[in-house]
Amino acid sequence: MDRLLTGLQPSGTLTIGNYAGGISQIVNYQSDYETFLFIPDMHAITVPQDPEALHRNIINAIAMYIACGVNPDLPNMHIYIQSENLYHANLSWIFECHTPHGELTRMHQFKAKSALHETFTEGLVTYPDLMAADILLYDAKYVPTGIDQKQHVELARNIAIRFNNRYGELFAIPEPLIPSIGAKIRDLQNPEQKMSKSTTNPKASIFLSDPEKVIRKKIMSAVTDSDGVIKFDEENKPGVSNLLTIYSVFTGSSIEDAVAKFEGGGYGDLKKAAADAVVEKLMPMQEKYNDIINSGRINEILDAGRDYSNKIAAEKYEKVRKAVGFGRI
Ligand code: AQP
Repeated sequence: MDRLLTGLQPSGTLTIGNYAGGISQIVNYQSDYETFLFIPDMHAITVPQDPEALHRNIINAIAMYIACGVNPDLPNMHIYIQSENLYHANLSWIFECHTPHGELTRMHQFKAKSALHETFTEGLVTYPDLMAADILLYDAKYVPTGIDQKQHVELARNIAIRFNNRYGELFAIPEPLIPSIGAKIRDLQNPEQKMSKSTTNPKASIFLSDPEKVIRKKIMSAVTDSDGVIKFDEENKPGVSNLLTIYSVFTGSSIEDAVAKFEGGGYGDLKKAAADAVVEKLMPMQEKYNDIINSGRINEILDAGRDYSNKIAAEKYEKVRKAVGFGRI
């Protein structure tokens, strides 16, 4: 079975963007691939985190994956916490020593996140090396992701190719898997930007744990435009296109069908239908989420994932260690 790998940072509460770009893809592909689904807590601390909140977000994220349809009982599903596998940090260091600084500071996400803070840590710069280690340790063939992380997967590819050329065949070359609809769910208040879990605007993101009333209110107050025409044009009509995308992701319809359904109508009807679609999907997930949190199963799932991921990562790290000349022969 080919391998698929992805992780969602526990840097806050997961959003419908994380669902569209990450979780829904894992659910779709989980029967076809050996799946490595990890919680990148080490990535989360590239910006300041409250330790208590970080612990909570890790457990909540796992419960939410399962509530969204990830099946932890599949023998080919491995769910684990990044910091419980020390090989990620070890391999990342080796990659950091092989990646030119300029290649890292050119990354879109580094530029966007560093601009938000007066100072930033070196971890924010080297984040893509750690992400390359996350992927390459497992010879993952596919990395499901939204559009925002595509550049990081491309860097992981470049690192793998460079290492293979310099040290002999060590790594499989990964490919990003970008969904055709929902690769970039936009911020509801500033649709030029993507929706993020760490937003400071309380109306910008829909969280997977939002109550029904809140979801409806956020979507009904989403920023659109003043020309009153419903069409899909992400450049000139990002707010309306975002509502069409959200409707499509949560109903499973194509963008063309969504446009055909709403064109000629008002924005209010589109917003109401998008809110109905999100509510219909999220309410049962939230019920399941509460059952999982109360089930006491999460530790058992994480222990199994930790042990398996360490076994696979140890084999790869040993090969890399020898290739770069570390330790004794
Ligand atoms: N708005 C989005 N639309 C589609 N996909 C998205 N993803 C994130 N935002 C959107 C995808 O979700 C997966 C997990 O992302 P992440 O949590 O590891 O990091 P991120 O991309 O930085 O996500 P956030 O929500 O914006 O987190 P913060 O606010 O902490 O930076 C990835 O596949 C990502 O593409």
